[in-house]
Amino acid sequence: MMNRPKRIAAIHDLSGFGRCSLAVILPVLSAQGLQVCPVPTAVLSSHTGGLGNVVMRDLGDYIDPALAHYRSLGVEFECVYTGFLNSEAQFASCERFLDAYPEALAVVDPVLGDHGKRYRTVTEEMCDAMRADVITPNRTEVALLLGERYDDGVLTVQQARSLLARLAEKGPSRVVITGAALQIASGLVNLGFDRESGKYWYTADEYIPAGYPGTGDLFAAVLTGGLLSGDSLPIAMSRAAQFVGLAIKTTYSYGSDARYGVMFEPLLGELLRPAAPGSYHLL
Ligand code: PXL
Repeated sequence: MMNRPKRIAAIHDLSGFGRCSLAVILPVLSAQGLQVCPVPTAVLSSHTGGLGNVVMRDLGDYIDPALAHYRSLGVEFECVYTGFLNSEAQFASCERFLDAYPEALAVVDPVLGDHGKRYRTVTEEMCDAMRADVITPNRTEVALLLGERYDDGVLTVQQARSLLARLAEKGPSRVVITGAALQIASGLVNLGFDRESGKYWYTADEYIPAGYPGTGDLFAAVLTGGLLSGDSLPIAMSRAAQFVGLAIKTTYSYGSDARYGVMFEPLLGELLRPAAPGSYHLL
């Protein structure tokens, strides 16, 4: 047994306002009893989802020397978790980070776009080449990763399985697609596939008519924390879906400005409870 919490290098941006990326990843994983070492790819005054003139400072040349420092200290990481990358160079730096910790669980949240639109600098080819054990794309990112036209239509079970299996063929052994619509379920679902067991799952959430930034980051963070704590994939998915669903419902009930993100802070204690095992389904 390790005499310290498991450690995660989280390579993501730090957006000051609007509750996304490191601003949600850090509190969530800490609440789950894990140690996060933030490696910011950029510092922004807010996320880029409709809050006006965002101030941004790129940290393109930060990742490599930070890695060199950690190596010189002999710091070990049990997980390397990558998210919003600002340039091709940062992508290459992430590859070097992953190479430096070959035993670490590689969680790649391919922050490429949303609502059918690509965000900006990073291309799907870059994500393709990265070592990944777990990926967590939304439907826009699935389309970009598979080189297909974006389609947010309702999926049949066959279509859902096909998307998951084709993404797993690109390398990751566990694939979770977030925010999809499935013919056999109401509301929004998250779809999961574990190549080792060959099993497919989904979790379903009630549909809430609002879109909040950062919920993908929140989901990926809780999922990662669950997996590192020994959860099976469907249990980690259930835990993440429950938490994000609760945060969305809480926020919606207050009618808050959606651009400000979800009110997860009062709910962090929920992460200490076991995930309800009944909340996943076989796909
Ligand atoms: O939550 C995804 C995300 C991450 N980082 C930045 C963003 C967004 C979404 O808008 O703007 C900077």
